[in-house]
Amino acid sequence: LDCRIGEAQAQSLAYRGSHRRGECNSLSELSASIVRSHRETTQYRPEELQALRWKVFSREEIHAYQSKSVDEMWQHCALRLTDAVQYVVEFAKRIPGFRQLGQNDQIALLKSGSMEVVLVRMSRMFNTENNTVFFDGKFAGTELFKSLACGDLIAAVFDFAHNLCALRLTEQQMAVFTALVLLNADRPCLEDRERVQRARRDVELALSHILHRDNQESLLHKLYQRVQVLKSLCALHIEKLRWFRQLYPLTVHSLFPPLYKELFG
Ligand code: CLR
Repeated sequence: LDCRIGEAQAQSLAYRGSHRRGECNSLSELSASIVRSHRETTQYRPEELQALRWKVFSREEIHAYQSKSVDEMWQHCALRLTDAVQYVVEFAKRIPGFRQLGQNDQIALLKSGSMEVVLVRMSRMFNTENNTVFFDGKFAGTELFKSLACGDLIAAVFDFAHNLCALRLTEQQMAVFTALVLLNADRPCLEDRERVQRARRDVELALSHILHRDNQESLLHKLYQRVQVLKSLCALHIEKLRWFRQLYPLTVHSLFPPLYKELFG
């Protein structure tokens, strides 16, 4: 029965859509393009992650991470984080509306948005049953990151991933939501805010269209709430980086990936 109700609603939507064919077509084309971009730029597909869930770090392996020095562990995590950011940059470049922006505005949006998207994507890699995230080939809990000496950031990031994971977003919903996170006209240093705002409005329409179709309109409010948390997490990340740079300026200068420094440094 549920299924038939869904079908009937889809049909009524399609019917309404045919009255405003132009708009509706371009909206679903936009969604489809964003979803394709997302699928092509995630490090792991959902079924791969599902199959890897049994892989967890052993006590010995956790101990090895915990025995690393602070700067060694930071360097290691900065590398992993930069890998993840690189996929987000590739995602951004494939979003219609993003790729049409000027180069400076693209960089400005990535500087403030790429970490936010990494953290949203982290929820795909998260296992709420044991509060672990897929990191470096296996599932890791917060204790693995002990030697970073920023337990508050790690706890907050895991908490965020847990809560977002509980919303059980589909890949399509996550794709369009992360595009929305990137296209934020309130970011600092934008040259053409109007253009970002216009691109954003289209993606906003695409997201509400998807949520309406999925019969999950209540998600919209919950997602906008998460955006506030994202902002504070990224501020904390930058704060921790400043602290680390003061302690180990040479590690950051000569051993951190250039992309990491360009975006966050
Ligand atoms: C995000 C999803 C990616 C895989 C991945 C790799 C590195 C992880 C990252 C995820 C989440 C955030 C993370 C990071 C390593 C360090 C970082 C756990 C799981 C935390 C927040 C520490 C930030 C400070 C460092 C720069 C030291 O597909």
